[in-house]
Amino acid sequence: MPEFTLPPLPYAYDALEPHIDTLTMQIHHDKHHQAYVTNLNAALKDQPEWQAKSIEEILRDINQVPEAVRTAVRNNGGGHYNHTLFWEIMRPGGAKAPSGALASAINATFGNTDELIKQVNDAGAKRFGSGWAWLVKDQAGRLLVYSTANQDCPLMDKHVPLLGVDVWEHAYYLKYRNLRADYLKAWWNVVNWDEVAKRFSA
Ligand code: MN3
Repeated sequence: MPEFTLPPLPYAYDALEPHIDTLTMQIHHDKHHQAYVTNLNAALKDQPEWQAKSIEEILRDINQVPEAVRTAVRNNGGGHYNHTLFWEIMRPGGAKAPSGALASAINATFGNTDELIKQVNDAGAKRFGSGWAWLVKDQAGRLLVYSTANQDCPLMDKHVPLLGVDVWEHAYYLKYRNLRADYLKAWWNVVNWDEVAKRFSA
């Protein structure tokens, strides 16, 4: 059966400097993300029916995954999907603000982009322990901001993840130490709004 593989980083390890440092990117992509992929494949080793599905399908149907491997698939499948999204929604020198239909939806929901950023940063700062802060589109097409624990993914609630920021310490500790709020503030400098807009319109 096909196995899940680590997607290459879509830019150089040092491309997001000075906001995200090179060593963090190397360890985060090559070690942490690789471990989620390796452990996901191990969990699905004897589950050919599930190996044949996309990672999106698996996460949407996480409650149907056989109980013996469900926690491993939740953690490692979520880790694989979340990190793949994370690399894609960052880019050096990309658009500095949302545009088009995404900008309209953000303004209608939050008032303006600064308020959206504030809500995502609050969600990330308040997430106790490890997790992610998200901007998602729900099944009615509404924009929502919330955080999830560990590697839980909005797909598990049938929401479409548009933007997610990793607030595990491994995402920022080398450069920002214990200052998660400083990392969150700097992170917006590398957001790839074109990719977020593409996900919104898909
Ligand atoms: Mn991570």
